[in-house]
Amino acid sequence: MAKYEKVGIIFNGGCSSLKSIKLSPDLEYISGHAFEGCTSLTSITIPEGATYIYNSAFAGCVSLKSITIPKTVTKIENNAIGKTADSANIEGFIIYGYKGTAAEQYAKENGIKFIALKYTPGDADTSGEVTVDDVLPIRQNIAGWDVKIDETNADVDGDGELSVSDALFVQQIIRLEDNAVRRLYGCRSFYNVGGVKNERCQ
Ligand SMILES: [Ca+2]
Ligand SMILES: [Ca+2]
Repeated sequence: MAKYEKVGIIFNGGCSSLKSIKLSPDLEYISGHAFEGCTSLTSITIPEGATYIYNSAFAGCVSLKSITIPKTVTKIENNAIGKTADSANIEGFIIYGYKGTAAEQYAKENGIKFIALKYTPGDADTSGEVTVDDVLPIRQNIAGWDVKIDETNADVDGDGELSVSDALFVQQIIRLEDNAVRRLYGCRSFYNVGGVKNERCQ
């Protein structure tokens, strides 16, 4: 697994043997044609915080069958995702993203299947609930493992990167019934971190 440290991606194609890549959490955009022709690429995680995906960024990545777009992405250019080298749709391609974002708009305009993600802080494995099963994949991800998680959900403290702090927050969400945790993080934080409505805060 390659690790990319710089902001922005400048592969500019020529990566036919690349299967997966860990992108820097500081990544701001994926440049035009960055992964064009990476025909072996099977999975990639766009980091939370990335804003633009430029034209033909993933064109011809025919082994890639789905991609998850964080809600920070506000612009996706022509042929960026889910397209063959000839600008046709890759059969069965799915874009996972959040409703009302550039991801949904791009999918709609290009006739690509879109599955809406629900923002649930802590639900890293997108099972629909926050449990101990969400802690391990976050820790594995921090350790550099290629584990598929929803980075928007996993970045519980909202600082744009995954760290031990997020894993700890998830453990605290699980224990939210404990009043001591509520006091520790204060009413407002409790509401934000847990995503749970606390009547006493209103
Ligand atoms: Ca879960
Ligand atoms: Ca974080």
